Amino acid sequence: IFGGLKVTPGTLPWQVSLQVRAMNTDRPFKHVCGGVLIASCWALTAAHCIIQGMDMQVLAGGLTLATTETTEQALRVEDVIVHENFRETPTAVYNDIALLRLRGNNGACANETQFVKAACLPGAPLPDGIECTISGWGMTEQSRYGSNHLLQANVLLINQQKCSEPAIYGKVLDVSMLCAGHLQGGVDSCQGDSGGPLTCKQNTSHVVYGLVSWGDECGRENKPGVYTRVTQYLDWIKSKTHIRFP
Ligand code: 4AZ
Repeated sequence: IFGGLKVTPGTLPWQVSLQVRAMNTDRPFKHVCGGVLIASCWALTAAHCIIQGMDMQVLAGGLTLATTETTEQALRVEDVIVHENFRETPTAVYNDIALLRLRGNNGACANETQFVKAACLPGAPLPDGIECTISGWGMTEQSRYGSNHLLQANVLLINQQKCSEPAIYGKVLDVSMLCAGHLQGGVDSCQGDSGGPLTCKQNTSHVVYGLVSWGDECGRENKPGVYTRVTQYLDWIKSKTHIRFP
């Protein structure tokens, strides 16, 4: 996250770290991407984060990657469902969404606590210009290796027509994407934040409106972050999880 601040414990309880098995390191798993808890047994992430066949876990309820916190819950990734139409081109990433089916100790899933709680799915599209929150452990203006502490920043939803102007992203955007950020630059998601949440307040709940997907570098003027537009995938999510979201 560029232009971010450290997250206060318990304020983004749906943020998770997607980790892959690592060898010859002090810890058995290393952070690769963000993710969002949407039910006790399910998280969303970006499809481009998935390395098929790798042993993966999701860490929920933690704020720092280098230290184990008492609030943390480690969940094994039991199944990965990558969107059928996920596609990467040199200039954009399409349908960048995947579902992770989780399994905790003794077959249970995530245990809801003050620090671990699912985000809601959006009920309807939100207006351009509203303020939403992005978060993650990805690259910062200070470090190419990312942040040990979970960071967050506020971004604005950017009009799709505006974001498709030639000076911004031109014709590569489609309905599966949304732009958010600050056109003057400085505040943005970055590598390592991918798959993590863009949440917005809708009525009294926080809804996961976007997933960190791609952008032309990070924090640049006229190059806002591009996010998977979650409202386009509500039927897909319901059909794959068999959950009737409220
Ligand atoms: C990346 O490389 C990446 N500024 C993720 C997000 C953004 C740019 C790049 C958005 O994974």
